[in-house]
Amino acid sequence: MNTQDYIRREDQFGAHNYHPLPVVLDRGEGVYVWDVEGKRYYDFLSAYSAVNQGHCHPKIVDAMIEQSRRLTLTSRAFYNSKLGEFEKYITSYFGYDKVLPMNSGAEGDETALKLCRKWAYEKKGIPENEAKIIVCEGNFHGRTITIISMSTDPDSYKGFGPYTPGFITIPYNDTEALAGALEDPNVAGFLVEPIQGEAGVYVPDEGFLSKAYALCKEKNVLFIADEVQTGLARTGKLLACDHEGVRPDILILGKALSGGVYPVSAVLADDEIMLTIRPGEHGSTYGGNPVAASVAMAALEVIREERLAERADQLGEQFRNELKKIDSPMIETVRGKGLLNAIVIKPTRGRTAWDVCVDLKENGLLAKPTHEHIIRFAPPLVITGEQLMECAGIIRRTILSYT
Ligand code: IF1
Repeated sequence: MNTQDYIRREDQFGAHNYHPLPVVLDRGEGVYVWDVEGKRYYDFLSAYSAVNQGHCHPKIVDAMIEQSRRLTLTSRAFYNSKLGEFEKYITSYFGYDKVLPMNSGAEGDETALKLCRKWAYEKKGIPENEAKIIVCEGNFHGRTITIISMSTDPDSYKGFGPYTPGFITIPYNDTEALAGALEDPNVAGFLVEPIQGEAGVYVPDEGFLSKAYALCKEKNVLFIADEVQTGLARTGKLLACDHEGVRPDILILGKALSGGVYPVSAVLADDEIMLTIRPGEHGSTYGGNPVAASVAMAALEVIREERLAERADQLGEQFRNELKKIDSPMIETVRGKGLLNAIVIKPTRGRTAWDVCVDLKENGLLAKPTHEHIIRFAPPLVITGEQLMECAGIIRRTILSYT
């Protein structure tokens, strides 16, 4: 079978809920992936920042294999020997009283929304069913019906109504609008991505997060950070909130929490919030299973041992400088933080961001457009300086080939 055969087979038997780039990947190792024809590529998407530690990191894969040979799943109907070790490890790692383990990022966001509402009724005294949560235009928090009810992107919400009520939308990076929305006494929380990933790597103004946090505290409103994509060293700090010294009241993690090896998400909070959910009020069959616990501890250890945040900080700066040197009218903007970056493409001679990504693929680098004209560049954080410079060269040569 060749690439087209694989694509045809997926087209015939799989739902058409994605439009992938025409490449069929077969193997991954570190910053590289290989397709079914044996061609090697630099992965500049990292499965949307789930493989920050690099593809098939041996330490993380070994942790999965070892635990999988011992005990994979007990459900939470019984205790297991791995979950408590993981809970102690991750709560100490991030500095919170407790963790509620789930599987996907969306489940992490849903869990945070439920905790926020429960806390509002039991601790803040908001009347039952009246809690409101503030979200930002351009947000992306997952694909469940409640989460798309918060979305301002028709591609995410259109055709899936009726929608979950209880959300107030404000512009991103707008503390004035936040202050106004916080005047409503029934506001329980503010859910925000420290950098909006899917919207096109929107980095807010310096001070936005700390100002937003202070405004929330003034009104006894929970600051909820969705660090599913920005967390775990991606932006040059362990958490993107760390750039401004903000400690979220509820922290949502996912993606690279497992290094791309297994779906693991987690919500961290202190007791006042976390203990508002009591036995039998929330959970998931796979949430906190022994394999997830083992994989997540290994993934977190790798982030520390290989100093991935420091690498992302230094290499990100270097990468943006290289992109800014590309002298082409096609590149409208270069933006990002750490190794979460993007360029905004001005279509030139009919060439769109999609065409650029197809040509980048031909030149050995995989990236994908988001929202028409934005190309996100997010390699695994284990990339070396010379590999990054080689990739900047590939991007430069590809863009300059149109002018
Ligand atoms: C798709 C986007 C990225 C996320 C943030 C929660 C979740 C995500 C900040 C949900 C997931 C993924 C979903 C995937 C593509 C990718 C994506 F383009 F869709 F928006 F990364 F930007 N919070 N993002 O970014 O986590 O349930 O997927 O584990 O749905 O196409 P999940």
